[in-house]
Amino acid sequence: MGENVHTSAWGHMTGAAGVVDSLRRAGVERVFGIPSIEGTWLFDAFDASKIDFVVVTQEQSAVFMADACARLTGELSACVLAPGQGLAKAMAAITQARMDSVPVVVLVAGAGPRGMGDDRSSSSMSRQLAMVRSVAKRVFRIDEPEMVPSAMSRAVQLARQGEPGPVVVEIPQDVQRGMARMEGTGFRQGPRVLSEQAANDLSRAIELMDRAEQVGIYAGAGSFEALDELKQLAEKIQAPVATTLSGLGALPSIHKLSVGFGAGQAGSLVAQAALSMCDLILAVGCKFSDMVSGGIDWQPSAPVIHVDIEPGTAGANIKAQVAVTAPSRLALRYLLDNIKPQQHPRMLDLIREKKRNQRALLRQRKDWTDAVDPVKAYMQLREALAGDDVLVLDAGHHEMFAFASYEVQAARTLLAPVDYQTTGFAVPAAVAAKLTCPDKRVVACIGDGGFLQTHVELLTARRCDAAPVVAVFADHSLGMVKAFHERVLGRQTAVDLVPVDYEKLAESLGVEYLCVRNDGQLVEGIRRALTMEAPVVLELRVEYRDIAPYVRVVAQLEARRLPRAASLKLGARLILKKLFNKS
Ligand SMILES: Cc1ncc(C[n+]2csc(CCOP(=O)(O)OP(=O)(O)O)c2C)c(N)n1
Repeated sequence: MGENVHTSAWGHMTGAAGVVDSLRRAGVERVFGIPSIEGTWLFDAFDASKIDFVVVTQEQSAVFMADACARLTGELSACVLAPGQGLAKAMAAITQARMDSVPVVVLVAGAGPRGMGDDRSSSSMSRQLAMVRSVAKRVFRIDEPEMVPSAMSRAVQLARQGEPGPVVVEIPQDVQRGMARMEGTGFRQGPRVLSEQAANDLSRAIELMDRAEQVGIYAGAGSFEALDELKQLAEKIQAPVATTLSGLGALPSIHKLSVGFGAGQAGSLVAQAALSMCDLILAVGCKFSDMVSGGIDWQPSAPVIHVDIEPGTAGANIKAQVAVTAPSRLALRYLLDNIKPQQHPRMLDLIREKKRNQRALLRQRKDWTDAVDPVKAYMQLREALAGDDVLVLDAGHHEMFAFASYEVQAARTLLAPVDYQTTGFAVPAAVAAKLTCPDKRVVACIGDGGFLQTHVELLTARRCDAAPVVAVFADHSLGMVKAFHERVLGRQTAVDLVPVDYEKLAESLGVEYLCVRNDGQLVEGIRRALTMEAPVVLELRVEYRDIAPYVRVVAQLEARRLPRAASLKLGARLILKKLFNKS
């Protein structure tokens, strides 16, 4: 995020041109969307601009694509949706961006003051802002063309400021068409300073940290703006760094202090071992969402210093000894400048040993000759991809296996729908990632259920010459749901998928196809997929013979939350199943 002030003259133009010009001034170079009759003037304005407009196949994909762009670059991104139904279809994706704190401006046409679209109308535009208000970070409507520069400036600022998130802006047709003299100050981002309160809180944090036997760090994606400071601080006090799932890569997996994800029992084994030796946790740029703890009723065993940029977030989901509201970079810099160095050779030994054991366990897995082991697939992908190549995940069991077996070597190289777990994210996100970073290799890993929801965006990949590899983890079932059903309920319902001929599907989409049937074919299959200069569907015939460690822990927690009668029934069913191998 630059701190530029764009002061070039705006001039006399339509509201639609003002909106597009505003996005350009905010640094947006590409916009994803679906046209609509109501948004015609906006699309004319995009057509006349230097912004690359990518027409997608399904509205939610436009948001997923903008979301992926923003996650990858750390910059604001934008999309345009058809109003009403289009916006409604994108609700899950907007919620996803909100829950994972991604800065996206969502533009949508609206009715004019006397047009259709008020609350009595059956028009698609009626009540659309009310609908989206509960999921977006902020929504508003631009009432006059003259207001475009200031309103867009506000939208951009709101999307980026504090905890980032999606902001929905409705632009009525008369505002799109109307001419006005546009004036504005651009997108001023003043220098960020630590408040006096934050400095006082950090001084208290330093006292605690200097007195602690061993500090552990827990970093979320909010720490991506402070990668150097995070690394330097961790090294200065020899603190293990665990991350949230979204924060994976904040410290490269190969760093001697990096311990993987998680702060609780659902975390990686290395993180659990390292953090259990800590008598103080410094949490930075994270919310302590239940995705990482496995439940909202969880509290770390050590006292916590919690730093987050969004007022009200520090100390909200867990009890914090010190809650600091401050940007990660400023807070970490302050700590770094004022903290005493510490040496912890035992911690370094422990991390080294636990990591060695974990890698040995992975390497010991025998090759399967009749199916693909999802763990082996990730190990092979890790071998084949460079540290700054991009892996995109979908929601599901394949995702949880990735968290357990794919080492993330840099921030912003793993894109995953974490806190809202929306299936269908990975294909559009991978197309956008490849468009955004054409020089990096981009591989999407997605379950067959998720793939069948948004695979049509491979047409968008073709349309704009993006060539991601889409690895379909084909187990012919909704794997994650199946695993939960089996573990928590001891039975399965409605989890099987209709078999699909992925080769024919790929052919009909006009993309390449490769199939890997067992572990022995992984190296060559992945190598060939990565050398094709076209979008490719890589079918991996996987089986989930184990349950992903994260899913096992969360399933156990869920099972414990069942009412007593249901829990006894489940226990009996699991015993019967074990004895007679049937449900
Ligand atoms: C849009 C949406 N629909 C449904 C779900 C519920 N859900 C979570 S994981 C999952 C299974 C996905 O199956 P698949 O895509 O085959 O991936 P796998 O679990 O097998 O890796 C489902 C249906 C969801 N999270 N999001």
